[in-house]
Amino acid sequence: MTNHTNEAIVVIDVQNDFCPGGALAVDGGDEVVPVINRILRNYPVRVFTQDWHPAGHRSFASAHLGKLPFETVTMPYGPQVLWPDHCVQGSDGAEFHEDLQTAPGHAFLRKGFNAEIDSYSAFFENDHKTPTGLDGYLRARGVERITFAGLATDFCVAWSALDAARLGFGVTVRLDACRAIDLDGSLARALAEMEDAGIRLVDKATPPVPR
Ligand code: VGL
Ligand code: ZN
Repeated sequence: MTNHTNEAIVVIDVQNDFCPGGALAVDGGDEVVPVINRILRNYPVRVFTQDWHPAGHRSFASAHLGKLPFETVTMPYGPQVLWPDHCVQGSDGAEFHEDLQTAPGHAFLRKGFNAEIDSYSAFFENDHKTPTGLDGYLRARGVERITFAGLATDFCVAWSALDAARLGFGVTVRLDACRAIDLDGSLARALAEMEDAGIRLVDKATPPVPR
């Protein structure tokens, strides 16, 4: 299935703050770890991302007077959900889950380090313009297809997968290796958008399509 030299796995934000007990815990977030550990080596190119915010980041509700987490505000680049403080650079919450096997990883990409702009996608900040450099890295390594796993399905995974599809990669999302925040129907919307974009959504119940 994945014995292709042009296939990458991009593991999104499997960090303590997105796992149970973390600042922005995703239900069952830690359950993705054994699945990712099991499939990682099937992919010849392996990338891990980390959400990596400076203290006081503008995506934090605490940086907006009178705003609470999960409210939405308008930023210069569009609507922005406000989050609890999370994945602050150098904090324990920003570390990878301790059971995640990162040693086989090739490239580690940090995003969201610009204090004024959030970056859900691993390819572009939320202005949809400022590149992270991941596109160039993957192309330079000859990657044509990308499988995504990690957290959270409806935010960083979906935004990354949608950008990858727009950039011309063949895209698969392993839903059994992802968990969602699901804020006001965000999961259903993200799944529909990904399907419309031609992204292959697979989980344990769905055998891979032969190619
Ligand atoms: C994420 C919200 C805020 C994610 C990151 O990794 O999906 N979600 N920052
Ligand atoms: Zn974040």
